[in-house]
Amino acid sequence: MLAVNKVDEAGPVAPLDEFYRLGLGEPLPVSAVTGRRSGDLLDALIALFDEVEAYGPEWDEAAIRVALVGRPNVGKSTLINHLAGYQVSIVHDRPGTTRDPTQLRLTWQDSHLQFVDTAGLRRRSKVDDPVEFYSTRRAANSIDQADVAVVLIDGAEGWVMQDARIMEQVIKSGCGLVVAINKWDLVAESTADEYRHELRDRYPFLRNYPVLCISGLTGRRVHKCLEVVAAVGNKRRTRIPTARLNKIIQQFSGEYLATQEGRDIRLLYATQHAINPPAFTIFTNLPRSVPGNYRRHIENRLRSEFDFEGTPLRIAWRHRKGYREVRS
Ligand SMILES: Nc1nc2c(ncn2[C@@H]2O[C@H](COP(=O)(O)OP(=O)(O)O)[C@@H](O)[C@H]2O)c(=O)[nH]1
Ligand SMILES: [Mg+2]
Repeated sequence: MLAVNKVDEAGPVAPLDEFYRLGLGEPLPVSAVTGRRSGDLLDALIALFDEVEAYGPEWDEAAIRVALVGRPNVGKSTLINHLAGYQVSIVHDRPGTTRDPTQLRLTWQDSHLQFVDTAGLRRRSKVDDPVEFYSTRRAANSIDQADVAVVLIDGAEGWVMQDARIMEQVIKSGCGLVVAINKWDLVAESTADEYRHELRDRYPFLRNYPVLCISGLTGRRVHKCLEVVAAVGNKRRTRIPTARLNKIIQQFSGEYLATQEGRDIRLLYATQHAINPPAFTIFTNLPRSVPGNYRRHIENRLRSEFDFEGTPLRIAWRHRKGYREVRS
């Protein structure tokens, strides 16, 4: 974008011919001092962002959308190439080769999966190069739009803080998460369990998410990875019948629960108000007073009861008046 500054005077804008001649597109006259036309500048800027967004993947509505994410060089392109059985994206051992998401559709058993190979996610401080910034933005965008993200970690190199941030970003976005420790062909086979335990110890939030040791190069456990991804994607779209849900809630309502001040907290009933990610509303007389550990307890119960491994759950607590007890 070309902004021509110091166009301060009110009234018609002076001829901008010489700025057109620069060949940088339409010159936008502004005044930084008076703020004149800064709104127009902002509009033009926003319009540009839309264009960037439009480069994102075209998703197939019927398919489970799977984003392959991870730091540069962890093996995203190699994995998608393995899945495709032929070269669909540039593989290179220099970081930052992949600029655009590359797509692949495949059918695994009865599930349609659509993979998108995203550009690597980097730390903010490293994204001052505009091309890098936009591809990072697109990677973040792919996560927001995906049903499941496979976060690849370089198993030969070991994990770093950045891997944890990516995993947290995935969970925060509501996307399903499958962690793939890649390049396992370079690691002693027998240490897989140990590695998984260590990773889960270090990042307790991974407790509810599958961790697999794979090799995109040799194909080790790649089928298993597909199976898990499809399972997570399908499970996220399940709707739990309200009656089944309330059976669980009723079991909880038998437990005694009170606020710090000793007021009774009653769980009344629950509904699932959305899928993908599964989202529930639980009605109670005192939504703000339900203790954090009790909330987690309920989330865990829903997870185990309905087999929600691999997906974040959303639980909203809403107010409803309790049934008044009749005193005699
Ligand atoms: N040994 C081994 N090398 C791998 C594996 N996956 C990728 N690589 C290598 O790691 C480098 C980066 O891979 P690439 O797929 O381009 O990573 P990306 O940046 O995440 O797309 C390349 O040299 C690959 O050959 C793997 O499973 N095992
Ligand atoms: Mg790549």
